[in-house]
This record gives sequence, structure tokens and C-alpha cells, in this order.
Amino acid sequence: MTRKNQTLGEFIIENQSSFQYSSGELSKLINAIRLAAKVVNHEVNKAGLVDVIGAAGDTNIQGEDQQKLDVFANEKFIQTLTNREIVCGIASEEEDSFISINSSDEKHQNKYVVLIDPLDGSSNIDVNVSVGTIFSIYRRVTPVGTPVQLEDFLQPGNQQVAAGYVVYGTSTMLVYTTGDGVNGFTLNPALGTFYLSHPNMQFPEDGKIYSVNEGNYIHFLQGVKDYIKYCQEEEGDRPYTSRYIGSLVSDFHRNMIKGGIYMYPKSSVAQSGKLRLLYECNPIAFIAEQANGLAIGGKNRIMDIMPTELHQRVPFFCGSRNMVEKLQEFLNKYH
Ligand code: AHM
Ligand code: MG
Repeated sequence: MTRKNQTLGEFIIENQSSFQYSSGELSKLINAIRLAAKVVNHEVNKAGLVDVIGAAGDTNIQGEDQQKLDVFANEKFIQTLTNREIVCGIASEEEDSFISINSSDEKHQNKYVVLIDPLDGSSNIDVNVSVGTIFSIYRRVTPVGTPVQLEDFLQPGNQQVAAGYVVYGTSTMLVYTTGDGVNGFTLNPALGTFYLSHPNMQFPEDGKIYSVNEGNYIHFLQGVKDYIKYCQEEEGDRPYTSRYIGSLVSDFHRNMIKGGIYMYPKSSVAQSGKLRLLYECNPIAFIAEQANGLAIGGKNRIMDIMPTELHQRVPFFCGSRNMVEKLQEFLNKYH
């Protein structure tokens, strides 16, 4: 059940019974992410005021060690999830390997692992452009009570239990799914409370926005080049509008609300594209599909890719159903 202006805390409690496995563990986990998001939001918001922008390891004018915001966000999410002892493992885009977490009383009893991109698009911070956090939650596949293994993290996206993102934008929003639709919550900064502002988010079936780094055009495969030309042709409702922030969460969020397609193709210089399957593509794909959109990596559905490594990159296309299907027609002509 969703009620507008419900708080995220109320929503989590009221919808707990609809989770596939409703032991309360997943609710606590989402609550922990909510908390860490607020802390990171606070820091991101004052980025222009204090000396938090700068290289990690520098010292600010108060003599405090400076941290880059992506390092800060990484630490905050890991700390919050670790201290609350509600996950058995974390993999982060910022870490080389996964982290195994023991709970203090009964060891390794938690069943969820979290994969996270703590601050995606962080190169945008210095210029006051929106950034985001992306997270993805799975049930471990190895036995509870033992340390987590790589295979707990290398699961296809279709096994996700929940996924979401936080966009630190003109207002801060947390958008997530537990496989039962997508709901968006906006932070009231004065109260520090997220309110349900976007219940049951849906991609419009058609859209008029295409988002791609066109500076790489020359390196794209012919199918992608032809689709971009199609977007630019004058016919019917075309030409479409080009919008590219360079911050996946923001580009995706806008396209989900207005209707559009996001593309990060492979190219002759980046054979697998840029985006990470586990931290970026799978969680965004889960949200896209739950919102009646599509997410593909070429011919295949993103969430059906069997990952082989933690930091694997894949080409990524996602958005309004009809736009992605049209792109697919172009891709199929060549590859
Ligand atoms: P990051 O994980 O290093 O922040 O990179 C991911 C970001 C995405 O948010 C964004 O869509 C993309 O990189 C932009 O890349 P480019 O500048 O090559 O267009
Ligand atoms: Mg990233």
C-alpha cells in the first residue's frame, strides 16, 4: 500500500510483509541505507562551503584531513552497514575486493549482500552538478553461518532482491524497488525525513529524450550511430531532444520521469563500454524494468548477464520501452 506523504520509515514498515522474505532484515537494511544517504547528502550539500572538495590526503584550513566525497561516501555506507550488522558482505565500486562482515554475537548469520556505487558521477561535484548513490541487494548463495564468497556477489541481476539509488539533486531523492514497483521519496532537509513523493514510478512507453556522450560518436558501432541519426531526423515526433548530464543517476531519473533512453555503448576504444555491471547497470536495470522500461546490453537483457568479475564493465542501454526496442532494431542490423 502506498500513501502520498507517507514517510520512508512508515512505508518500509507497512510494506514489509509484501517482501518475498519478510524477516525484517531487508527493512533494517533499507533503513540503514536511508540513514547513510542522509549523512552523505549533508556532506554533498556543503561541498561548496567547506574544504571537502580536493584530493584525499590533503589538509583543510582547520587542519583536518580532507577526504574526497567519494571516499567519504564509501566509508559512510560501509560503516553504517557494518556497524548495524545487517549484511554479511559488501562490494563497493571503490574497493578492490569484497568485504566479509561477521556479526558479533552469532557469526555470519545475515543473509544479504550489498553492492554499492557510493558516489556515482563524482567528477560532477566540483561543478555543482547532481551525483548519486546506487545500491543493489542480493541473498547470499553460500550457506548462512560461513564467510561470504565471491559467488555471493557474482549473481545475475535477475536475482536482485532490492535495488535503488539516491540522487543528490536540486532536492535529494531516494528511489527504490523490492520487486513490487518503484517508489520515490524526497528528503525534507529541514526535518531530515524522506517523504513518498513519487509513488509507483513508471517510464512513459515512448519518450523524446536521448542521452549519450556524443563526443564518442566516432568510436561507436554502426548500429548505435544509425540510431543516433534516427533520433536527429526530422520525421513524426522527431528530432528528439538530446540531454546528457554525465551522471547516470540523474540522466536515468530524468528519463524515467519524462520518457527517454540512456546509452553507454561499447566503442572502438572501450570494448566493454564504461559502466559497471554490478554497481551501476544491474540496479538501474532492475528499477527500469520495475517501472515498465527496458535495459539491454546489446542483444541481451542486462539482468540475464552472468557476471564473471566484480568490476566488470558492459555496454548499457535503458529507458522507455518503445525507444529501447527501436534501438534494438538498429543494433540487430549489424551485430
Ligand atoms: P564513475 O563511476 O567513475 O563516476 O563513472 C560513471 C559515470 C556515470 O554516472 C555517467 O553516466 C558516466 O560515467 C559518464 O561517462 P562519460 O563522461 O564518459 O560520458
Ligand atoms: Mg560509478
